[in-house]
Amino acid sequence: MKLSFRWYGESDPVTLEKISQIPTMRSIVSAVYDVKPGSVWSEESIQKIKTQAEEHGLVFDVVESVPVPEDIKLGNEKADALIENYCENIRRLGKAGVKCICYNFMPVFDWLRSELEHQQPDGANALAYDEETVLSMNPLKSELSLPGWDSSYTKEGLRELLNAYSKIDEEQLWKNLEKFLTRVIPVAVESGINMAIHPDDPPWGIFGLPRIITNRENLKRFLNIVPVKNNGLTFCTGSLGANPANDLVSMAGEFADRIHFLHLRNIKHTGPRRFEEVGHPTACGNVDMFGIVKALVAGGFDGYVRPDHGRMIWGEKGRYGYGLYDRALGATYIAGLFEAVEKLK
Ligand code: DNO
Repeated sequence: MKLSFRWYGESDPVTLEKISQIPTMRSIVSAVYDVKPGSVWSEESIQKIKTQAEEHGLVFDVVESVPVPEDIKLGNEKADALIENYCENIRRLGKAGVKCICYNFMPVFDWLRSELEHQQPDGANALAYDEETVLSMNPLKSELSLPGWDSSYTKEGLRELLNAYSKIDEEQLWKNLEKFLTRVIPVAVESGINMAIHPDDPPWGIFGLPRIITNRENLKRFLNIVPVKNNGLTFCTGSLGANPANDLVSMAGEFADRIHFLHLRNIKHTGPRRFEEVGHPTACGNVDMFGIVKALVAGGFDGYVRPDHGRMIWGEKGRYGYGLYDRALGATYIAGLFEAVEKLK
């Protein structure tokens, strides 16, 4: 496995130097952040990240994300040109040595939480989700806690967008995804890049918007749309694990050869459609980290792994889910877990 860590660019208080000091850290996971979704990334911007990583002994070979513009997910008249831009980004990233691209196909909202600083008994705070609270908030009034939110939407723009999606049901979203994949995956194959779709977080429809990357059956359907290795998955244990019906250990085994990127984090279920994020080790929550890693290693997994969201501990303040300390603890736990499982294989 190749250990990696997310870096939000020069404005990230978690610097490349700090990341490089985490034992056995190999790759950074980053993106060009200063352009709108849908535009072509300049070769200079891509090259700059690569050089910055290399100056710290790190490799820039994973991108998270190349965002998919809403017009592609809506499948409207602007989709064709935007898919072409997407393909161009894949070509440019392949040329710069990127091997894996993470993206998602969630309408309007990326990840959703009801609370960003949920207090835990030990004094840490973490992200939490409570469906009842989320549904009682009005997205048009910016009442939602949205750590992954694209803040460039105006109220008007958001209303129009939600309106456009009222005509898109799950089957239509599948069709729009199919159109995207059949154009994009051949370019990924040519460019030597594995595409890794991120599951929906949480993995069920919300505010009447369809969500389809949610469970075993749908992951299988997704992989069969273009049945080649380069059309693969980001296996995000916290996202898929929010639904207790998802048997993550058996899913990890079943899809091991198509999982290119592993996001490891643990959550604790606190009620129906209610959970909070906890420390990475198995004992901290409801996700069987050991079982998942064992199933993946047995299935021949050799992809990228990153610790996902961490809690805020030791008084740290920072980007929600993306502080240094707890993610660094997660990284060394993950390195230990893989070392043991790989050596015992
Ligand atoms: C949250 C992340 C997501 C992810 C995107 C991938 O922490 O896992 O925002 O980057 O959904 O496109």
